[in-house]
Amino acid sequence: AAAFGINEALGQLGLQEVNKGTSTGSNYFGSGEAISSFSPVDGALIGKVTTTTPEDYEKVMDKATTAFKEWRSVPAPQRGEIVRQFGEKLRELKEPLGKLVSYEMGKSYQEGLGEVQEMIDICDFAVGLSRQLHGLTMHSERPGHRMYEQYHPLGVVGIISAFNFPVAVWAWNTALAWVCGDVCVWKPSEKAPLCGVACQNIIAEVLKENNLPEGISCLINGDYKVGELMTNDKRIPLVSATGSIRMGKIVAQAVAARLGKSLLELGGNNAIIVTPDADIKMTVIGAVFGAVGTAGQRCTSTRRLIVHESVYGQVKEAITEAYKQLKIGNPLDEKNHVGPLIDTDAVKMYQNALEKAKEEGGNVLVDGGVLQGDGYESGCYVKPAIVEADNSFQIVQEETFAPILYLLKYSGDVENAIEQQNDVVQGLSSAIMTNNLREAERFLSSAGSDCGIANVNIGTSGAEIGGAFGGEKETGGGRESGSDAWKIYMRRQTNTINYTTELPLAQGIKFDL
Ligand code: UN1
Repeated sequence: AAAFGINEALGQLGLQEVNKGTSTGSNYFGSGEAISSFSPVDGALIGKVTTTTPEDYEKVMDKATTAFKEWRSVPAPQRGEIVRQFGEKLRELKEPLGKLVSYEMGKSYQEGLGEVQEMIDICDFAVGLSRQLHGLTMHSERPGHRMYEQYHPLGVVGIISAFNFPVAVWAWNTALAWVCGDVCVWKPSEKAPLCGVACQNIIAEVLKENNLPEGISCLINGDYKVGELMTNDKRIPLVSATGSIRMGKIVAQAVAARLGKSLLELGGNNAIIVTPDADIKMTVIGAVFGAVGTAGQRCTSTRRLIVHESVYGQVKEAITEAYKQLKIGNPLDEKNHVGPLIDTDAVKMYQNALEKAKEEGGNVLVDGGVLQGDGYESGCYVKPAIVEADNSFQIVQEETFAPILYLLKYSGDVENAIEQQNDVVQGLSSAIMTNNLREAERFLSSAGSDCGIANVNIGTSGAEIGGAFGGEKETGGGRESGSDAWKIYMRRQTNTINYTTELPLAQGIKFDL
């Protein structure tokens, strides 16, 4: 951990204490067993965080519900000011936080910084939004009446996030929820718990400086059982969960059983369609970054490349060449492109997927494998692989969180490619590479891509925070981040005011006494 300034970064983030086995923060209640966080980069123990017991959880919820009563009455633009200060702190701590993300999760330092940048961007967005939580004004059908709608804070928002974006996903939710007047309880992934503590330390300081209750931002830790405390809790009107489809179905059912709301960001099986009119150079850059960036562990990672037969040979050759240039190793070392997978369980899933692809008849174009030896001691480094496959293979239908790219072929019209791309249960991100206007517009039309994100001449990953982020089908239907995604964090109220001395009824109903 001494290398690449990790210890210094931990110090700057107030994480010295976690090495001793306890989490800090005046508002943190964790009397349960400790989770040890090991870095996939070098296998070292970074620190330990104690978990939240049901009794601890009750204390957290007390803090949260009390804080909500105060926070909901702070005017929205003032809430925005707090989020602005939080964004400023993130600017100051961008490097250490980016480094921790890289070291605890394994993505490249550049991507770690990019993730913190997304946090800063969503804060800026939320600050502007804090003056724009608009409702509509409608014309009443009754004389002397005024009708309008307003958005009120919802309450305690539960956030369950995944290891792959250990800080940004929380910020997308929380920055919006805070300006909306909500307070948040966050359960980060148990695979990246120190990122959670670091973020909590940053916001706790901002809240303290402003004499606001720390309960506006709460942290809980543990496995799915801790998550269940929130999904079953009537005091939490909205649960925002990012993770696998399997997890999402469990969360959605539990929350729906009590008629709560859930915002789900689940699996993707994202494809790039490469048409005869594609710019091959751009295609290769987009596809390689999409497939191997974050070692294939983004929900927007490119999993399938659907290539027209007329350019198939050319694309195959260019991408195979590009893969030869990839450097795999310590993600904090800027010369490397690909870091480790999150843990050895993920490595097993990667190996199983490659085996299955072969069994189903796939042709391995760029061979995978687990790296061993100097610098690879954690056992989490794998080679990005490319397999020529068919969309109907069961393994191609699944999301494997690893750098495996399936090369698929289509012939004839672009419709055939769109059909293949839509023929999976997931519906998150999609892209087409083409200079042909007709193909691009068909891809974007109502009969085109069925995904929540559809790009032209851009890869599938790397979405900006300004748009609504999320997907359809088993991706879960939720939208977070930009556009009007804020609305789910508020409750809408329709108000009708009568300023006459009569009481006319709607629909012209007469009711004389
Ligand atoms: C995720 O993988 O959970 O579009 C989200 C992207 C990022 C977000 C990914 N902005 O790749």
